Amino acid sequence: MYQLFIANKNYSSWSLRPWLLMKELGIPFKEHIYLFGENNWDNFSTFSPTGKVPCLKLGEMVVWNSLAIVEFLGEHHAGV
Ligand SMILES: N[C@@H](CCC(=O)N[C@@H](CS)C(=O)NCC(=O)O)C(=O)O
Repeated sequence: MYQLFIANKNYSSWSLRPWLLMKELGIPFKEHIYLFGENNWDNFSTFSPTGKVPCLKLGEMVVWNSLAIVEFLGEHHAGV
């Protein structure tokens, strides 16, 4: 199953790009919320190579940019 790592939904519009798309299209995923704080790099770099959100994981595969995630999903799911 997809693992989607995002930050605060009210502050991170980039996080909401893939989140909203996946919710709307009914693409199943597990949501991981990492709230913004003083140590974003320390927190976010545990799952994201750039230390930024959003980040999508599927097994060993990692996609770490919101538009790249949308493009990836578009290659695998109708309706994107
Ligand atoms: N161009 C990237 C931007 C990612 C980005 O800057 N995310 C912000 C949150 S919206 C972030 O992770 N900031 C944490 C930081 O810079 O420490 C994308 O579209 O995914």
